[in-house]
Amino acid sequence: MGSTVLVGTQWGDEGKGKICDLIAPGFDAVVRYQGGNNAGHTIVVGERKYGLHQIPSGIMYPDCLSVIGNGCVVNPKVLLEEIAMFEHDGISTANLKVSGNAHIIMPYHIALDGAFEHRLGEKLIGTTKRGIGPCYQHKMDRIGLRMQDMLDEQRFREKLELALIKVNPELEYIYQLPTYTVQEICDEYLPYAEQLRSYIAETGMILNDLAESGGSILFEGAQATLLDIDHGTYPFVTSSNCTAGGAVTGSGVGMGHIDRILGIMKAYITRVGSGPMPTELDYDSDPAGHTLTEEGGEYGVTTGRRRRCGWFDGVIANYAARVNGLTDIALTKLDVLSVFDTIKVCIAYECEGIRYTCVPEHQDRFDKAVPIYQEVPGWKCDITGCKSFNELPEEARSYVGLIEELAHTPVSYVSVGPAREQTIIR
Ligand code: 2SA
Ligand code: GDP
Ligand code: MG
Repeated sequence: MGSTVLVGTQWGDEGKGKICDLIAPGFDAVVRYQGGNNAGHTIVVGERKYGLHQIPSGIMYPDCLSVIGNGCVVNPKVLLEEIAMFEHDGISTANLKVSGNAHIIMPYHIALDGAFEHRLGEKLIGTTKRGIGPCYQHKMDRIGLRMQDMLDEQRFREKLELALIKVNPELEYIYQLPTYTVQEICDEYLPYAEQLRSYIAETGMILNDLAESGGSILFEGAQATLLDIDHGTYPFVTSSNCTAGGAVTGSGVGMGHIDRILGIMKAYITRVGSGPMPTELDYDSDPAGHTLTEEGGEYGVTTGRRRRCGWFDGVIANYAARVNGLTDIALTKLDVLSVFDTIKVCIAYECEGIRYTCVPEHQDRFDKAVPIYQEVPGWKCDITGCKSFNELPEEARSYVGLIEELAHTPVSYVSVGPAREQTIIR
């Protein structure tokens, strides 16, 4: 079996964690390639529910190598807490490796993230305030510190001193915030380094060797296509390449090893944070919006924020298929729609009198996009126990068919509940 990229196709929280955990046993390694502890991927195993932020969702399987790739940003404290949680539950982290090239989230990244959001006021991006943007900014600015730097105290101190030349004046003069000394950061971070030393490795080489010798890799995308720094609804995006292309730059694995791009697509759509969302239904004034939120349990895994909800957006599905080169789709949370008499699906937008079946590249137009809906009958029965596609009511099967048509991509998994076994494999 070759390697697969698993990618979010909307604005995140499509159920990537669930599907990743479900298919991970078929792979030799699971790799996170971008993002940091802004991610919240949920895995449900029996009665236990895990919200993973840094560690890949393959961690549940002891024979599977779990890798935090070079394209990720790492909060060492959060990573250690996650490691401790798994070890406490008897789930070994012996097979976890962290790239020495992954950048470290520093306390000043978190301070800068919060301060800039505050300064933006009503125009805020709605970040998770985990320091993700400033950490990637410093990576590009070439003043970032990487996991490997923590392993050498002298080098860590020298690089930190250089970074603080830029960071401290920004904190002090732009935001009137306390500055940092090299010593206080060393006091906190060097003990983390000792605890993480055995996990830090040359993961690009390990993964390529694995692929060369016939091993298979599952790349676990975080956030999603419309939050991608290049292909998303900029500036209301995260600061990394969440789309499938990010898998190669964020892991160091040659793209020739990848032969499947599985898009994770929710049967409706959600977004957390600011920015355009054409099919949004207001939580307070639209009963359908309220129902989707509560039936779907749409609250952030990292911040607890309520997610904005709306009907399925076929224009975005089509766009995600294109920018990621999707080979197939895992359709999730179909069961959440079971309460509706009829369901709306956005098949196109109208912007200033023009009909769009693809996402308009100009922000202005996307901001003004008005959804054109097709209304389809609901199925009004519990589907959470369905084990095969044919067991689904006809209306649910037609709904899946409509999504395939809009995305021009086949649906190979239909998820009808949060548990592993609540998945129909076609
Ligand atoms: P950031 O913190 O700089 O990455 O925020 C920039 C935008 O990216 C969005 N973003 C997310 N959207 C959905 N889910 C995410 N993970 C958590 C979850 C979110 C939570 O699984 O629920 O708990 O609130 C995630 N991470 C980043 C973010 O909302 C901004 O729009
Ligand atoms: P991710 O960030 O893409 O991994 O998604 P999240 O974990 O943030 O949010 C998905 C939520 O939906 C989690 O609470 C999952 O347990 C849950 N979930 C996943 N698939 C299904 C499904 O098919 N049906 C229902 N009802 N819940 C699901
Ligand atoms: Mg999530």
